[in-house]
Amino acid sequence: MKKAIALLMGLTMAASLTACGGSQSTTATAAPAAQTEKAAEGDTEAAKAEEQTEAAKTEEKKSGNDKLVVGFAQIGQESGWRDAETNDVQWYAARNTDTIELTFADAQQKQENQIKAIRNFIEMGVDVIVFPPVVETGWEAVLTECQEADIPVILVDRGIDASAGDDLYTTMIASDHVWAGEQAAIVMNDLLEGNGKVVELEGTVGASAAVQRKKGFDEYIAANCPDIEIVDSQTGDFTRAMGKEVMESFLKTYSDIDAVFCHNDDMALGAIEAIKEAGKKPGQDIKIIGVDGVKGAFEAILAGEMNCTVECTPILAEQIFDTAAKLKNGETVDKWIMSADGVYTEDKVTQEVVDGRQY
Ligand code: GZL
Repeated sequence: MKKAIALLMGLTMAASLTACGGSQSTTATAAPAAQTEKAAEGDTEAAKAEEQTEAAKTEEKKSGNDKLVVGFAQIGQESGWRDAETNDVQWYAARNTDTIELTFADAQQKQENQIKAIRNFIEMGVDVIVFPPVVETGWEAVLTECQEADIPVILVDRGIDASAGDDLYTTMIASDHVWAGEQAAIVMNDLLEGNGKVVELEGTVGASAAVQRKKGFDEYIAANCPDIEIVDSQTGDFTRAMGKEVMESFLKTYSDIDAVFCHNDDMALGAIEAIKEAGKKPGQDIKIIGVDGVKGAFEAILAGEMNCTVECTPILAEQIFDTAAKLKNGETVDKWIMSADGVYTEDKVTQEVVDGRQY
């Protein structure tokens, strides 16, 4: 580019000098100093303008147009929460087609599909890449490629392993999952009055939301609740079906379960089914705490079949696109844009609250 500008400047200069000499043969001699200087200034201005236009063209070429072009590599459709996030993002983009162009990929729970989608976005020259890393590890290569392509990356709702170095992404928009686990433990301690046996339904193996919710819950219980025992903990992969399946196996193995902590509400709803089929009363014989704050959990709490959900909002689209626009404009943003979430126990859940839920 610089070479092209230099050549262009050279040509412009030559042309302007030739014009002085050529158009008026009588001015074959050198033009007066002032005129030469003015011509040179004019050429520099022209070259600067040309350079800016070129830079704008490069930018536009990268994104194809002056809209904000975002590539979103979604994990899949494993839970009601994930669907709510997808709907919010697609709905927001559809309402802003004059300024936003969204390319959306569904990875069907597979990391290799997310990586493929991200590589496609790089090829397309999108302005910003957005994705929730299905697991914390295995992103170094593709995120380095994003850096080399000078495309900012926004992580949403999950993070990557800190040991990979946090310069591999630009910012993360997500809830505090350790906090969510701690809040669940505090409520669990209240529900059991400090004493009981608990089983844990974990999220997707290796997902930051699962790793951190477990850390927050287990560490709080270990430090503060000497008479609460976590007798077993297995993954239900954040799905309702697997949550039910694992809860069935827990009920067959342990006859004295007092409560279950589920890393998301979909697994809690599956556990409720299993508890009922085992002839026990969910929310009473076995206390149930979930995370996410999906409407199904609020309805179960209202029905007395669940005791608490710790919110983790999936309504992130406005923050995502506002942040992406700032990054396209070269602005800097915080490394972690944290969502504000609530804790909903039975005393806080009324029909009005249920009716007012956004997801
Ligand atoms: C949380 C998100 C989790 C939800 C699950 O930010 O990554 O993934 O808690 C979803 O419901 O599957």
